[in-house]
Parts: sequence; C-alpha cells; structure tokens
Amino acid sequence: MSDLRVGVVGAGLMGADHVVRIQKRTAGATVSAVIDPDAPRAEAAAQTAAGSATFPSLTAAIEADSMDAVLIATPGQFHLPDLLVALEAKLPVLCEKPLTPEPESAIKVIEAEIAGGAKLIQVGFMRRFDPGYMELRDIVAQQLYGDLLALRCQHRNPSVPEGYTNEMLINDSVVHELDVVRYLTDSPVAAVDIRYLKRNTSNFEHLHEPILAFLETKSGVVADVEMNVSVKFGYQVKTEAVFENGVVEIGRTSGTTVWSEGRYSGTEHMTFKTRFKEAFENELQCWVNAAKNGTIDGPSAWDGYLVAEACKAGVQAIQTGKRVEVNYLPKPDFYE
Ligand code: ISE
Repeated sequence: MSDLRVGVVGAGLMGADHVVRIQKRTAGATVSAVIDPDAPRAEAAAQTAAGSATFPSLTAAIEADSMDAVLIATPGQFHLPDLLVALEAKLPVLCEKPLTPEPESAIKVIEAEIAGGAKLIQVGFMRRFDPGYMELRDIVAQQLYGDLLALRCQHRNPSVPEGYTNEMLINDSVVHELDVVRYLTDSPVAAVDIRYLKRNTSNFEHLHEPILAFLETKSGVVADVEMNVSVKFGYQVKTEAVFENGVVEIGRTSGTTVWSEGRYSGTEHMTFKTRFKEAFENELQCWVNAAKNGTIDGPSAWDGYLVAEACKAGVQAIQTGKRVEVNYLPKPDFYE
C-alpha cells in the first residue's frame, strides 16, 4: 500500500514537531503539505519534509488534491472551520487537543461528522498512548489490587509564556487529566472543584498558581491534580493510583543516575516532547494505520466533546471558587 499523504495544518511548535515525526518516525506516511498562512513558517517546516508543498489554507491544499489525511495542529480556537472543511472533503483527521474550546462548537463538529456517516476525527489526547497510562488502565480494569479509590496526579511544567492565563490552567493543561481520568476509570468526570494553593509569586502577576483541581468521576473516584506551571526544574507528569490493596505509580523519570562527590542525581524531562515521545509516536502510528482504512484508532470527536463540557465546568470552578457539576448530552448511537 502506498504512503498516506498527510497535510499538516499549523506549522508552529506542535505542527513542526509532528511534521518531523511523520516524516522520520512513522511508517507508511509522508508529509505532502504544510498549511499555514505564515508563509516563512510553513516553508521552514516543509524544509524538514522533502517533497512537501506549502499552502496558505486547508481549502487551497484540498483543491490541489495534495493529501489523503489531515493533521490539525493549530491552537484550539481555530479548529472548528478546518474540521468542517476536512469532514466535507471526507478526509481522516488527527486534531490536536482540544477538539474545540467550547462544547457548543464541539457539538457542531459531532453533528457534521454524524451527517457524513463516518468516524473520521481522532483527537490528540496523546496520554492514552503512553505506556504507563495504558498499563495503569489495564490494572484498574482487571482490579489487580482491588477497586481504584483515588488518583493523585502531578502535572508540572517548568514555565509558561506570558500569554498563558488562569483559564488555561484548565483548558490548556488540566484538559489532559479531564480526558485521561475518564480513560483510566472508564467513568465520566461528574464534577470539578478547584483550590488555589499558596501563590507562587515568582510567576507572572496575572497568574494564580499552583492549583489543586479535584475531578470527581461518576463512579466515585476523586482525582486531585496539582497543576503547577512554574516548577523550573523540569517537566513532570506523574500519577499515583490508590487501590484497596496497593498503590501504583506511573511517570517517575528513570534517567541516568550519577554518583559524585558525596551526592547522587538523576535527570528529569524539560518538555512534554520528551516525556511523551513514545506516546506521540504510538498515537501517530495508530492514527496512520487506521486512516488508511478510513477509520480512527483513538479518542473520537465524542471524547473531544465530553472534555469540552468538563473544561467548561473547570473554568467556571476556577472563576467562581465553587464546585461545578458537569452536564453531558446523551451519547449518540453513532459513537457507541
Ligand atoms: C501544553 O499545551 C500541553 O499540552 C502540555 O502537555 C501541558 O503539560 C501544558 O501544560 C500545556 O500548556
């Protein structure tokens, strides 16, 4: 079978990274188009994928018949129009998280996908492809250590850019836990509560962090998430799962350890690119394999919608300081 020709929309940090990943570390796929209205940026990313063409818009790239599938890696607020264009053209899509920032726009995507009659959209919640999370999900499902009681999550970033806002603590960062907690527990997030921890005054004045986000699943598991975006020492995403008969920890870095001058030290990741390297590669390979058969192999647009509802509740909780329950539409048969 010939290579899947992938068009990458958005040549920023994430898009440029995906171009290299598809080109160099994904079997059966090549980057055929890089789409970005910023021509020099598109050119720079296209340089890493020999033979790829650049386009200012997804519509222009589709008109040139330049691709078999689309990877959307623009910021979330720009996803809706491109998702609708891709669905109209019946192209398989891998859409970086979030599907869309609000439930209302996510519903439009779902309606368009259902109308087209095929599941074409996979959402880029890459943690579902991380070996640690996958193993933990199996342990939970098999009840190896009894029932799961609680999840204690740490999500720590070295720093964030000045444009990062308090709301982004939820819809850009905790968004991952809002998906992965449901993935691990197989139960939807039913309520979100936020506690502000003592403010880290070394961060930008407009940011009040770290926070503790409490995600309560319908099944009664509480996940507390330390969301901290100024730890400086590295990029760390760890989870402790507390069971009736044991505790399981995932995500501890096991890099090289050095003993010297009466001390020993290890290494920590500095970016999500290395912490989730394997997850991104697995995700891309599964998507490419599925896209060749016109289907998906990962979180669907429906999963994207559920997270959008949970994010909306989380943002309300962070703004009001109150616990907010999450309401979901009934699941359409199409996504069963
Ligand atoms: C970023 O957008 C990501 O997706 C990272 O995985 C997350 O750790 C970070 O907090 C976000 O800003």
